[in-house]
Amino acid sequence: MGLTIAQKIIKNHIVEGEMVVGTDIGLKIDQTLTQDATGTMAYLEFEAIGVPRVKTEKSVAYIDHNTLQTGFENADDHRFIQSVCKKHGIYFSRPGNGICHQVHLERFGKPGKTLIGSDSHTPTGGGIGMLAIGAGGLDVAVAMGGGAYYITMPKMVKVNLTGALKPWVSAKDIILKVLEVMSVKGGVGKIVEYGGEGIKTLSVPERATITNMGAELGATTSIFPSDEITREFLKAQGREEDFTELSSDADAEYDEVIDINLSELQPLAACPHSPDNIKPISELAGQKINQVCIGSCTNSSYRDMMRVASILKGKTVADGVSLAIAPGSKQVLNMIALNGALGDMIAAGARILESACGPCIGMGQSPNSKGVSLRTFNRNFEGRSGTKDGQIYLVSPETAAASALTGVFTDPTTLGEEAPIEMPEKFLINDNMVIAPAPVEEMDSIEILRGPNIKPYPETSPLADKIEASCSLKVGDNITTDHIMPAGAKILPLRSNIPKISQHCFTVCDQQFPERAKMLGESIVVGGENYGQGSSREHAALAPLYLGVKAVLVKSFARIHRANLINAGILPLTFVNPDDYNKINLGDQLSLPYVKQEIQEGKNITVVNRTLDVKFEAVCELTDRTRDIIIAGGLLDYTKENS
Ligand code: MIC
Ligand code: SF4
Repeated sequence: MGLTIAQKIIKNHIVEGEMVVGTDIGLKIDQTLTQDATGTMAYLEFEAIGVPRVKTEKSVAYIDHNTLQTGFENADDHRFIQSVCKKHGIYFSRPGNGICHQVHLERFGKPGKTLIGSDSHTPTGGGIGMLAIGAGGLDVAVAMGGGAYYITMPKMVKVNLTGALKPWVSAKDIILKVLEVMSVKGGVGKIVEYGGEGIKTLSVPERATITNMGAELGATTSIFPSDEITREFLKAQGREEDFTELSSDADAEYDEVIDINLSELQPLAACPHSPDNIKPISELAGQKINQVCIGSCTNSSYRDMMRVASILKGKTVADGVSLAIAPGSKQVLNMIALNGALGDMIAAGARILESACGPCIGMGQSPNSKGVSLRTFNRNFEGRSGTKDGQIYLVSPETAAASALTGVFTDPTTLGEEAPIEMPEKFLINDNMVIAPAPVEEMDSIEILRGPNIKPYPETSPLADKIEASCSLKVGDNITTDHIMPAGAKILPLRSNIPKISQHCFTVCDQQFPERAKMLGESIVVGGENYGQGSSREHAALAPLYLGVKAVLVKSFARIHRANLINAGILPLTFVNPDDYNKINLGDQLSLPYVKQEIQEGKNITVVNRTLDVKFEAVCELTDRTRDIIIAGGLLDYTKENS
């Protein structure tokens, strides 16, 4: 039987297990990336593992999230990461060099290689045919130390693209269409591969927009073939030698096929508060807007910026609208500065931001109360913008720019003729903001620079024979990591201080949660479907760990968050009968009387609700390896025990 693109890369990298759907496989990892909001913790974990120098082909640390420096904390974290990089063999991308995924695509990604990153949008690399997967910081730390990365062998989905996009319809509209078809949990346990004649009409940045936002499907990753278009892109980046061709076999088998005719697509928006709440722009046309933000790892490429500049040229942003633009990398910003496009944006009244995540992670530019904000980003979860009642719509750069000029939702297909945007034959290459690590002989002399906000990994303990704990929180379906561990300018600087950041844990859902959990000592959180969707932040597991959460009992989990819970030594449990969700109330006394023995023997877990006097069962699906991790009290303890 022929292989899909992802199966070919997996076959070349598998070090444990077999390519059987649903079973665990270990992969050799060629490249890693971290960003600063997850990076400080990942490097503390790497230090705790005790490997002196990374064993990957290339590891890069980016500073792009916590760039608003309103106190010493973020700058201290940047300095810490820079010193760790120098000592341990990691390339350091300085603040100002750009958003990790955009820069990695431009300068480091290679078709056919494996990449894991401590950020859920790492699949951006699938745009050049990498198997690029988002992971928790501890998984990245282990991979840097030469350890394998474990995933459940996913099913394969093919998205077959035919036809070609009409003028003003964009790659963003393709992924919004896929989200409409598959939903935010439709990709769980799957890899999404793009193919069909239509892909030949899409440049690498357009493909990367699609694989980037595949994260919102809950998919393990998304990938495009590596073809002539990939070669052209790498050549223009001065690295044609990194090219290898990669395609699926003609007789490759897919578990699911989705057909999309690009010629039939129209501009779309993901409406508040979920990336799969899709409506055509034509239906929203004419409604008033307050803010437009253009950028983020989804839509901040040279192509996107040139398109936006061409729409804004010679016009003025509507009064009542604030337009913010953050080009994705120093390369992009520098190129548009030199060719005049930046001047067109500035002249139109755009507020130019540094090349970083910025408003996407709530680092500034929160909209006004009830403000309608059109963003070219990938997530519109409630409160993520920093304004609790903000109304965030996810749109293409074309829709965003057109609407910024009119002050109302505007369908860009009404703009008249579309001028073509040519991909440059040669990008501007200047890697002076990437600092290489010190040579091996100098490593020992490098001092690690720590700030007072940098606190160690929380205490863990091996799995006890039984758990007696109360329900400290009960939440519903589709709880995101932004609910569990909110971000934003005030909270993000605490990413390297778990005791402090845990005071904000779940406060979006329940202000009293941190206090209550602490008071209870040990507790259990109860939730619905798709619990933990969204980001890779392991803080959404480490803060509950610090607050004494021993188990999370839900109807179903999102992939990265479930892995992060196991890594933190917190039991991820699912109801055998989802209706048992109704048999627990906030504050009930719960007991898992035989938990350790049941875990050891691979049995269902007995759950007793002592308050209501009922008993039911939960499942804790574990492999041999994850069982040992849970029993050891988490991946850090397990790795130390086994090295
Ligand atoms: C996000 O988009 O939510 C983030 C911020 O990039 C996160 C990582 C983090 O929380 O640090 C992600 O997507 O993994
Ligand atoms: Fe940064 Fe936003 Fe991309 Fe996350 S989704 S990496 S916050 S730009």
